Parts: sequence; structure tokens; C-alpha cells
Amino acid sequence: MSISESSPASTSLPNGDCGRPRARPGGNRVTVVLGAQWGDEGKGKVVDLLAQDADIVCRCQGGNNAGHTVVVDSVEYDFHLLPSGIINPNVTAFIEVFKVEDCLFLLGNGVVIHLPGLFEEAEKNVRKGKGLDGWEKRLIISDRAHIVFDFHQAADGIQEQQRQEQAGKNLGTTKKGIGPVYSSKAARSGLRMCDLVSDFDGFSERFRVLANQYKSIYPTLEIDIEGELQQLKGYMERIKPMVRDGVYFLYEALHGPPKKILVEGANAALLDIDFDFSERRTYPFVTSSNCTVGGVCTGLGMPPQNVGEVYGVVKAYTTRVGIGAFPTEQDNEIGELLQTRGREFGVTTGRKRRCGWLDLVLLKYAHMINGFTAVSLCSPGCPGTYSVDRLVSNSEIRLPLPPNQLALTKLDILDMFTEIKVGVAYKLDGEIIPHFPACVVMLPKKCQLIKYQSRWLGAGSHLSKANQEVLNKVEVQYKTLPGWNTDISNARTFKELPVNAQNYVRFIEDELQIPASL
Ligand code: 2SA
Ligand code: GDP
Ligand code: MG
Repeated sequence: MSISESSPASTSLPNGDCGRPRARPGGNRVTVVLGAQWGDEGKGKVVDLLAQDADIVCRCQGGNNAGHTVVVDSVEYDFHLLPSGIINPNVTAFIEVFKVEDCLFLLGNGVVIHLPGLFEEAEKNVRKGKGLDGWEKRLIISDRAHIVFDFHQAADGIQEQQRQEQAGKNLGTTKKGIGPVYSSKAARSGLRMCDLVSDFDGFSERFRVLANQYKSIYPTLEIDIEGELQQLKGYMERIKPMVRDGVYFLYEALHGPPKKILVEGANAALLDIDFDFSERRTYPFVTSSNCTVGGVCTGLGMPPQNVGEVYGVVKAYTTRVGIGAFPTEQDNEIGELLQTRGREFGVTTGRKRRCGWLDLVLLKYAHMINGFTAVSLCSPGCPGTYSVDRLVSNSEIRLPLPPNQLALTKLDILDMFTEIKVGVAYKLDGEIIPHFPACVVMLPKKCQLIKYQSRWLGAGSHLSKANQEVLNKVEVQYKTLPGWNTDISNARTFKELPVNAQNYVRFIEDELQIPASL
């Protein structure tokens, strides 16, 4: 059966004892592309590249806070909700077009969708080129995806203003309603695509209740409840054909004939709501979803054994947009040069991105989290088989990284530096803390896992000093590498790079123990 013919009612799953669906071993694997820093590493470009022969491209989390720029045939497209790769007419994004030669696009249940934003984005990109023609037939929207309303976005703005007034500091959000809509989801008062398309009267009733709740929390918030409902009714008619049970859709794709399925992560590891860098250090300066590999399973409704390759996209230096600690930030002419040469402006908000040197401490942390999921895939040499002794060497934790892939972008922006620095460790109070500022300092050279876990929790380590400001206080230890002082923008293979550029890439690969395959 082709995917297009499937429907939740007609889909048959293998039955186990008691007639319950039983997980099938094997099936297709999804290739995942994740940001390994603070976002804007060039995930869109990598997805577009990998999507050339993809059948399905999925988004699993975030909303139109994300911004991905893709340049195809000199035309610049920007994507926020639509998965990058949709300009390849052979791909389907968690959608339903279903001819093998067509690529579909899926917005999974973990994505939060602002409908006016979605249509505005599609129409804007359609005007730029032909590649997006027929996008409505190629997009599949999970019925469980939550809807971002205009009042969520307005509340985001009010919350930022209140933070500024009350605490003297806001979070620097994109004001796309991300925090408020995920709050509604967690509070179980949110509204989903299935609510919108199945019973508009019931939806309207719940919308009014939610809108009034927001009005009582934020008295200055003005909501045109009936006007917004009218508008939503119009969108409802247009999206109805796109809304599917995303879980069944993906299950069929995973267990049908071989398919190339891509998952495009939005935002990035260090913006993950659970894995800020590191615990309590940059929270609350994070987004409200899981941008690491776990978010792929929960945001699409698929098991970890179907996760295949995990590409970590790394920019050759570091950027961050918005507020929050940034140890290798160069608030000087170096940062300005990176910002200008790299044209580092937010794709969603147009904000200038903060810039600094590459930070290996941060990257190792990001890969530690995304690599652990790979452990369950039993990749050779992964955790699960490593001993504590292998973890501890020279008072620092050596990462048992799985054989993931690295996509390194923007190397050309470093072309004119005579020397390039890379942050390799942090010092706090004169002591080296290569990974977790809270616990590594106190880590004995040889210890049992159980012992150092209790150490992590115990007083006396830097954990007791943990607060958001610690990361601001660390002193970064840099390794200085020679630059290449050559224009590399025409290099198309690794061999064409100057030797110092090759050495820079090799250094990153060696440090992370991950091949930079792109
Ligand atoms: P939000 O709006 O609640 O998710 O903001 C919370 C934090 O997450 C950061 N964030 C981002 N960081 C980098 N890139 C993002 N997308 C846009 C882009 C950003 C833009 O591609 O350039 O245009 O400004 C993105 N989205 C959210 C945000 O800065 C907050 O620190
Ligand atoms: P994403 O959010 O991770 O998809 O990244 P963004 O699109 O927000 O930001 C990355 C920017 O870098 C985009 O404007 C890309 O076109 C650009 N870019 C990606 N790779 C390269 C590269 O290798 N060199 C240069 N100069 N620009 C790049
Ligand atoms: Mg971006």
C-alpha cells in the first residue's frame, strides 16, 4: 500500500498477543539533522543538500521562531515552519503526496503552528521561484500539532516586557508565541489541529475559554475573539486536506518500501529546554522545546530504533542570538568581523547575532546528549560498552562519542584571519572544568560511576555554586591555530582546501571524535 492510500482507519499494524500492535523490528531509518550550537549553524543548507533524493522531510519541534536560509540558483528562500527541502519538488514534508518520486513534508505533533505565519511563509517563497508550487499537496500536518494563536504571540511580547520591567532582563525571545503555546500544551488547555478540523463549534468554545484565560492573566491584552475565529475558520478549510494522523503516516513510511526520510531539527542543542548548558547555567535563556535527538521521537511519534544517522551541524565559529551566557563571545573587532563577513542576522527577527570563536566544550556537551540516543542503537564503540575508566582521563571526561556525522559550515568566513582560536576548556576559580562546571572539578581520576554520580549531587563540588551566572564567569582556555589567509569559497572538495584549513577541520574532528563528512 502506498502512503497516500493509507488512513488511520485502514492502517493495519502487526498484532501481538491480545491483539495489540507489536513493534516491528527494523524498518526504514530516519536521517536527523540537528544544530550543535546555539542555532543558525546552516541546518537549512544541509537539509536542502540531503533532501535532493529524499522522500519525506519532517519537522519535529519548534515553530516559526526558527529561521533557515537556503539559496538555490541564486534565489534566497527563508523557511520558518516549512521544512527546508520543500523547494525540491520531489520531496514530501510530513505531507501527503505519495508518489514515490514526490517528496512530502511533515510537521509532526511536536511542532507548534501559527497558521497565518505558515501561509504567509509559503506564499512569500512561492513568489520567489517555482520550486514551491503545489506545496499544499505536499505538506502533511500532524493532527496532534498544537496551534499558536495571535494572543500567544502577543502574550510572548508582554512577558518579555514584564521580565524587563520586573527583573531588568528579558529572554530575547523571537516573540513568536513559543513559550506561551508550549505552556498551554503542558497545561492541557492548548488546541490542536484535530480540534480545529473536526468540530469547529467545539473548537470555538474552547478557543473562547483559552482566550479569556489569557485576558485575565494579561489585562492589557486585546483579543478580537470572534474576528480571530472567523480567520481560523478560513484557514481550517485550507488545511483540512493536509491534516493526518502523523504517527500512522510515519509508521507506514518507516515500515513500507525503502524510503529516505529526513528530520530537520529547529533551534539547536544549547537552546533545548532540558539541556541548557549545563544545568541551570543558561536556563531560562532557552527555547521551549526539545531540540536534541530525543525530540525526534516524541515530536514525531516514532521509536528510537528507527533513528539512523544523526548529523550535527557545526558552524566553524559560534553565534548566539538573544540573551544568555556565551563564554567564547568576542565583543570586539573580531566578533564584528565574524558578524559582518558571516552576515549574521536573525532570519526571523533580523537581530544581529552575537559572534565568537568555536567552543569545543560546548560542542562536546551537545554531542554527549545527541550521542546518548545513539547508544540505544547499539552503534559500535558507543556508551553502554564504555567503562568509567575510559570516561576519566587526565581529570577530564573523555566523551565516548558514537559514530555520528558532522557537517561543518561557514569555514570561508574565517578566510582572512591569520590565526584562529578555539575554546578547548573552561577555568573556574583557577581550576579547569572541561565539561560540566558543576562536577568535573571534583572528579577523582579513577572512580565508579555510582561514586561520581553522588559527587555530582553532593555539596563541596562546584554544583553548590551553580547559578545562571557561572557560565558568564568562566575563563576560556584557547588553542590558537594558524589561519589560511586564502579565499576558499571556490573549494569544492576537502583536498582543495589550504592545508591550514584542512588542519582546522582535522582538529575539530579529532577533538570531537566525529568525522566531518560534509
Ligand atoms: P523563543 O522565541 O521563545 O524560542 O526564544 C527563546 C530563545 O531561543 C532563541 N532562538 C533562536 N536562536 C537562534 N536562531 C533562531 N531562529 C532565528 C534565526 C532567530 C532570529 O534563524 O535567526 O531571527 O532572531 C532562534 N529562535 C529562538 C532566542 O534567541 C531566545 O534566546
Ligand atoms: P539554520 O537556522 O541552522 O538553518 O541557519 P540559518 O539559515 O539561520 O543561518 C545560516 C546562514 O549561513 C544562512 O544564511 C546560510 O545561507 C549561510 N551559510 C550556510 N553555510 C554556509 C557556508 O559554508 N558559507 C557561508 N558563507 N554561508 C553559509
Ligand atoms: Mg536559523
